[in-house]
Amino acid sequence: MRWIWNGVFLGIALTLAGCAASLAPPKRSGEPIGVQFMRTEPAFAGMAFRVLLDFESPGDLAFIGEGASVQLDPAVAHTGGASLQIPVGANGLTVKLNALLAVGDFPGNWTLAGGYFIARDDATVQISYEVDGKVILSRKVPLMNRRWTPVMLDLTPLSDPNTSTPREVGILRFKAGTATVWCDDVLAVDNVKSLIPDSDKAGDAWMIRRRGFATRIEKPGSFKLRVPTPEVNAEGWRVDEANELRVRFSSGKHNWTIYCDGRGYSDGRYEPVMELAPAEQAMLAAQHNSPAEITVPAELGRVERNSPGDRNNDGYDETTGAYPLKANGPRIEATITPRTAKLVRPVLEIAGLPAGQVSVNLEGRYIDKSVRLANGHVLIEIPGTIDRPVTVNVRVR
Ligand SMILES: [Ca+2]
Ligand SMILES: [Ca+2]
Repeated sequence: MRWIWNGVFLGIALTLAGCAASLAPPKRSGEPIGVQFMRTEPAFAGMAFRVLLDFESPGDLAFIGEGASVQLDPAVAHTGGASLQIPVGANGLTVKLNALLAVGDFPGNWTLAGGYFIARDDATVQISYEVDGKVILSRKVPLMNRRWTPVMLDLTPLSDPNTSTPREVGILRFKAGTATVWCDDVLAVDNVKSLIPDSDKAGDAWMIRRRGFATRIEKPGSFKLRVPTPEVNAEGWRVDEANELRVRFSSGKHNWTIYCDGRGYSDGRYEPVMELAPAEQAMLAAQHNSPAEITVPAELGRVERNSPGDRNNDGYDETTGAYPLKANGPRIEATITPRTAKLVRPVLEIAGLPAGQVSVNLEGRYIDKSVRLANGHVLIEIPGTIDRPVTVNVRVR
């Protein structure tokens, strides 16, 4: 009935569309529910989770309360061969977490808890965590049309040392209101994940982690940010890129880039995320308004003036604070001429370089601040300040 799965799911490439089928149960395969669950929900790859109730046997009903009208339904399943039907008008579903998890195990390392729901008609499910009749956490989740939808709570406020939450384990309550809904796979999840590739660990120490429904950015001694994810609301931010140099977010039409040194660009405006030294702050603001001039020998590549975030096609992308270049082959050379008194740590983003190890030279000096992005671009931060034209050589071996 209960499964613990700690590990990395490597195989079977199914997309999320895999759970978009009709309400009918998937084929019984004899596989453990934990394995089926990961196949059905590949987004859980690499996360620890525990399916608390899978509604495969009547024994599960001992862990739910008040639900006289709910019943196991073998005609509908998220995984396995059955789910729990909650008819319209039923007083919701209560899951006795205290009978399923020990005090020390909740929240423990779990950052999310909830279940999967589906309905034939429009429905919104309210999930709440309650202790002694007091609502501690609550949110409402509209179900996707005839698709299994995760209805989860972010548990991280429970383990926040600054909030006083009851020590005892409470209940999860689900209410659907005006529609008959089915619930399957009530589970707890540890979704903590570092978003910086391991290969980038040599860089400046900042941490970018997903935890609950937030992306947490922490640079010890400098700044800390907690950015809500899209699960929280429509204004939540999706992480588009994260590495040792920068993190890029988007939310609808908005975009936000934050560099490890504390500078930031919000919808193309320069907005640092920490207080910088006044002189440096003035230089960074000035160079955003008057970007340097970059030239590239035509045989090696070109300045990219058509990047989506370069509003005036001058070769400087205001939304990322970087100068996009395009290489023709494994080598490119760029001459950077400041248009401000001093240019602070300019960033080049080079497309078109082949795979391989990147080496960067600035007038004979080796530069180690470079990152290969998932799209193949190479991101290079030139350290220090520049007050005269300099030439950067980039080569892939
Ligand atoms: Ca099931
Ligand atoms: Ca521009």
